[in-house]
Amino acid sequence: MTWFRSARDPRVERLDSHVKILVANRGEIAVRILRACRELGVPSVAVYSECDRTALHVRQADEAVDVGPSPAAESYLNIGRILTAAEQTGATAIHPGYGFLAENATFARDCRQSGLVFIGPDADVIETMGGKTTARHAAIEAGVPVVPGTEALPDTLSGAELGACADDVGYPLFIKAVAGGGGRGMRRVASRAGLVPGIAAARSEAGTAFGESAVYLERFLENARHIEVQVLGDQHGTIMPFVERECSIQRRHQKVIEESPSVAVTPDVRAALAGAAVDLCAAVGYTNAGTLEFLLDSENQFYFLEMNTRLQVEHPVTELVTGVDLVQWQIRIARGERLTLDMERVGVPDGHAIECRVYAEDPDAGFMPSPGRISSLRRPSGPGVRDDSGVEAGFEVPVFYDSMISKVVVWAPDRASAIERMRRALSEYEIGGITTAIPALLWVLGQEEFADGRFDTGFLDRALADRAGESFSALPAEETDLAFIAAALFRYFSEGDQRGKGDDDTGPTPWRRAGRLEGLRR
Ligand code: MV4
Repeated sequence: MTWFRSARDPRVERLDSHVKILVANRGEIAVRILRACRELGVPSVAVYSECDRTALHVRQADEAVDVGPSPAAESYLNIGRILTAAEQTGATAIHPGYGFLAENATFARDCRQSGLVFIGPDADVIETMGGKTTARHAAIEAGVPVVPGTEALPDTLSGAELGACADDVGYPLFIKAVAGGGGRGMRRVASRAGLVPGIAAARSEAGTAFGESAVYLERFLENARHIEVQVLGDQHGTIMPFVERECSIQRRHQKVIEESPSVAVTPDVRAALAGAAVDLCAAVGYTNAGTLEFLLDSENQFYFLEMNTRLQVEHPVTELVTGVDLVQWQIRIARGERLTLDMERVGVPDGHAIECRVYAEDPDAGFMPSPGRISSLRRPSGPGVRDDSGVEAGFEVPVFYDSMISKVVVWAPDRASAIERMRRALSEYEIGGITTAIPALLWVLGQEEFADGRFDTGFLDRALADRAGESFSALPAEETDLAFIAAALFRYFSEGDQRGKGDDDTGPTPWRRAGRLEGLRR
């Protein structure tokens, strides 16, 4: 049996029975990866910062190591401390999850140099595909269409020269940071007047966020959809593209709702997207899990935007429509196994899946993070519902990290029933002690355009602007709950001596009454 490749000589595969995976992450994704380790019978190591000492992921691992103070730079982002934790526990491989060090080529290289397998693509491939202009180059060379745009803009260009570059690209245009991803350092410019100040602002923002201030220009495609293609590549040259994910529902470049398949993607477009994904991945020698982002316009033309060289937050929707465990496959690929999935299974959706990200944010305060202690928690369950959560009652949601605490993912045979199922699941969620954006998710799910699948990347920002700050906290669903509680209280206190003597066919049974009272007492 092949096992993890020897890190000291990447070309040699050796038998190694001492496989142990360190999960260099926290929250729901650490929990997700640790579950995969458990199912594969692979021992695991968790790492935690000071504020995560009692976190769920810590107790899900076989061992756990303190990697430092709460600020990420001193713990989850500290390469030296993570590598020391691996050495101390005898870990042989590192799964980076998403965020933190997941797309850091230096980290991937350092793992390799320390004799550890990095569960992801090679450092060189992370470097090529992690830079947006280098990734665009690779796409052009592989014959994959990209949005019209420029190279990185030299900072020696005059205003007039920048204006000429912009005229070639055409307005409206997007100023994008070469480094980073996820929408930071991006700026839409409608006309020549906004160009030079926009470039200055984008450079400064990118410099602060990524330590690299280079920017370039792209034509801004309006009324397009954000469609992405998951791939897995093994170390024997096989690349498998999966059915697309639709990720157009974003707020300030933060994804909110994702689904698979996309209502806009026909079988022909799906096949073309898959072909483009394979061509580009093959050209750069891509291995392990990755995702290619595309824009799809209303004429069914698609354009490659960028690649994420890691597992993504929204990977569960793909898992639910294909029945493939992507995290298990990441581990199996890293230990040299061949992909044995069939194209029919991964390329054609079975039913429909939707994911809603549950953020600890206050939608009535401009979606400000709302950290704090979770006093009580009732999680959704039942048919077709998966809740990938990183928290539990009693846990203090830290101020130091991303505010996403859970992902509710549903599967149903068709999109309409998946939406209904999601509304049911979200209304089961009860999170006490902190504020979450669940009311805003329920509002989006109730929009006619969403139900009809008539939306593009501009939908959520437009719909939020149309609400003009109207409160989310007085939604009908919640009013119904309040009315129910009031009615139950009224009934209980007004029945007096009549309790138990009434007609039990119409009133609550003693069991139900007892249950309700028990609930009210909490
Ligand atoms: C674009 C685009 C339109 N034209 N690029 C946003 C996240 C990043 N990974 C890519 N993104 C976009 N790139 C060009 N040339 C539209 C988006 C986009 C978007 C833009 C504004 C508001 C919401 C959006 C949601 C998804 C994608």
